[in-house]
Amino acid sequence: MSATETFAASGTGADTVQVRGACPHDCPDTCALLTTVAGGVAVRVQGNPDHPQTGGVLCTKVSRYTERSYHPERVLQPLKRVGRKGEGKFEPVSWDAALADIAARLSAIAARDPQAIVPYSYAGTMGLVQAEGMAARFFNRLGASLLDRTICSAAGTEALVHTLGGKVGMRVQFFAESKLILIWGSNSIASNLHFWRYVQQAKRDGARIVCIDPRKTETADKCHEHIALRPGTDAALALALMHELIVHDWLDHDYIARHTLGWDALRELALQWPPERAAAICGVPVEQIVRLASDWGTTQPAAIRLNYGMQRVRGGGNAARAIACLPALTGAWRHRAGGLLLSSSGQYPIDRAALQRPDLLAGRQPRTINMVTIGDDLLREPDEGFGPRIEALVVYNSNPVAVAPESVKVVRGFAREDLFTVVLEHFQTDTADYADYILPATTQLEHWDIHASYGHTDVLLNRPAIAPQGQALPNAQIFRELARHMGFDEPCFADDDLTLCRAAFGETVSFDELLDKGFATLQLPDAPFASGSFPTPSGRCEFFSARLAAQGLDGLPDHLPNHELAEPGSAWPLAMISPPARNFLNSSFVNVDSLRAIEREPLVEIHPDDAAPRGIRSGDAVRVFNPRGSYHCKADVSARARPGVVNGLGVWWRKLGLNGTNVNELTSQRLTDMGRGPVFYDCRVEVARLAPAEAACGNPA
Ligand SMILES: Nc1nc2c(c(=O)[nH]1)N[C@H]1C(S)=C(S)[C@@H](COP(=O)(O)OP(=O)(O)OC[C@H]3O[C@@H](n4cnc5c(=O)[nH]c(N)nc54)[C@H](O)[C@@H]3O)O[C@H]1N2
Ligand SMILES: Nc1nc2c(c(=O)[nH]1)N[C@H]1C(S)=C(S)[C@@H](COP(=O)(O)OP(=O)(O)OC[C@H]3O[C@@H](n4cnc5c(=O)[nH]c(N)nc54)[C@H](O)[C@@H]3O)O[C@H]1N2
Ligand code: SF4
Ligand SMILES: [Mo]
Repeated sequence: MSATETFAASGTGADTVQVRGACPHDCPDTCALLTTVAGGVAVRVQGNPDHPQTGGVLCTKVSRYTERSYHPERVLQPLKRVGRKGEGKFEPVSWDAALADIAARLSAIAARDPQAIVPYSYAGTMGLVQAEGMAARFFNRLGASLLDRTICSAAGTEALVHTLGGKVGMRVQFFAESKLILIWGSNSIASNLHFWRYVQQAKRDGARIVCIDPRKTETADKCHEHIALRPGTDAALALALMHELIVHDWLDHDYIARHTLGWDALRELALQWPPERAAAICGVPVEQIVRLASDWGTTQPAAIRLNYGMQRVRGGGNAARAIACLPALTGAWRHRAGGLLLSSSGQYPIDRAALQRPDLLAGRQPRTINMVTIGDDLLREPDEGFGPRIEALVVYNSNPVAVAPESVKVVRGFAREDLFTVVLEHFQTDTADYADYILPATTQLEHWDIHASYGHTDVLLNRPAIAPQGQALPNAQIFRELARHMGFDEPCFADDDLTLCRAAFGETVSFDELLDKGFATLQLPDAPFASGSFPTPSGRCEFFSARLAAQGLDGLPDHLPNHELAEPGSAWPLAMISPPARNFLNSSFVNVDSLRAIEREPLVEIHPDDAAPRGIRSGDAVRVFNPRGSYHCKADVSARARPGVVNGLGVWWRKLGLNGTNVNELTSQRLTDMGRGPVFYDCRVEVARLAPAEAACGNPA
């Protein structure tokens, strides 16, 4: 098979072909792509109409994918730093020179202690091959530190594991048949567009749609009701809903008796949460809570689309657990259109051992670095608990200088002159500015990959549509080459990308079907827990988790107040959340001009009641600050913000920001109750109007 095997599109010219692929981005929708290639050039990226979940539709970002792929600022050759760290000055070098020097530097460090080398990666591509395929083999063989990939979903993941048994939930298409849908901690129109299509169908068929979100999002605009609770108060709301289910006896006693664990204890706890108590904590009217409970208690089938937005606070794990108990209480799981979906990714039979080869560790047990605390960890001195000082970082599929919390520390860490940093990238991001070497990586249009999803349950294959641009190489190839330069001669380093694609699912998914159609659907029951069978130790939905109790945590889900409570009248009276911007994907796409033109400039939404006493008007340049740092952006005085909460939208590239910073200048490195996750939305700040002179001072970075 040739590396660019394609099929001719009907009605197109002889040198025009359409190539089936998969969207690589960190988005629950994992769309099937169809790329039109004319004379070797990708001219159009569309949704594959044959894939039901994609339905031929892509978001604005990826429909403009050619603009990103052929961006004039693509890094197309290896670059070596010539300026100071962070200055962004580089000169081209040959692949051979770069790889030889990197291998020599890493080998010297590894000879002392390979754990001083840290891989740093996340979900720039979600592809199983170009993410942790060959890369994991390389770092396992090396014996480098392990990375705890917590930056997005760790608290919610732990919560699901300890309640339902894993990342298992409703199949997304059946939301179309629900009669009540709670969109909880999710701006679906922005970040889960293809789910929203099912919501629209349900709505047309008479379903009631409720949005639970501190921000009045574009999704909230289109729901029947919006519950604008304070950030970090979701567990209180869920417990009050339970209170109402109990006192009105809106319970499925049979389901509870057969398929749950710990009901008596949860019942006792929930009875301490009358709606009035929750209303005061959540900052919402009592009537809204009472109405929501009655909706949930009396409507079938009823479904919850939970999303990770609600778990980026101290009590995020407990809150996700409390919410995940709700479908079992009313027996919502009995219907395929009832229950809950946070992530579907646990349903895939991925053969990670075959891909990542943990056996290459050969009995070594390297320490684990938490990606959320990379700021602190880069600045740590060696000690017994921590191990060696971090001497080298290899960054791929991630932009930590922009996305990790408490940027002041992250930047200080990356700026260490004694730190050796290699960044595999498409662009010279904020992180790449601090690299010793930038290595040019291919985009999804240029390499093979295979994908699971966390929003649906299909497997997708991505074929390369065009040749690698410039001297770019797939991540897997870069790690293969690095392995060769390091003298790693195990046969697994010779596996090509197509072999890795085949290894990902072994015989459990038909590779011929993937080659033929571009996607394959997992064979799964319509309703995962209709008759219990939760993949927990007890086989039940665990209201009480003995495993959590054994970790010294509360075995029952409870409300944990935020680390940072924004008290009115205090120095930091406003809570700040920083949810995604619709036309960016985390920090990806910020440098695509046509998309940045839609998002315009970094901004903070502030409610008129909070803006007026501060003399802030829409369009004013403001300083958002707390003891960790100061972030300049424009104010948008808007009822999209609730009183007391400001919304710093999107993770901008720092260097494209007003004062060379982004929202993460303000966020903290504290962790969630479970999963050691980040608390991006548990952050208190003050906002002040900038004097015109300060606003004009530009970008110091
Ligand atoms: N366009 C676009 N799509 C994306 C992304 C993006 O950056 N842009 N990001 C992708 C990623 S990485 C992920 S993880 C997924 C899911 O990503 P999520 O981050 O979950 O994305 P959203 O659903 O847009 O946003 C979450 C919503 O939660 C709300 N929220 C904040 N704090 C709280 C709280 O305490 N309680 C409740 N109930 N709500 C709260 C926010 O206001 C926001 O509307 O989406 C992916 N899709
Ligand atoms: N304040 C605040 N901070 C946040 C969030 C928030 O809501 N608020 N969201 C958090 C969440 S949910 C997440 S998931 C993280 C995301 O953090 P990251 O996973 O770091 O996501 P991106 O910012 O999109 O950066 C991905 C980078 O990978 C690169 N890339 C893409 N494909 C490839 C490839 O094939 N090869 C190589 N070598 N590089 C590639 C892209 O060019 C891009 O620069 O950010 C977190 N940070
Ligand atoms: S970012 Fe999401 S919605 Fe957009 S094409 Fe990719 S998977 Fe689809
Ligand atoms: Mo994420």
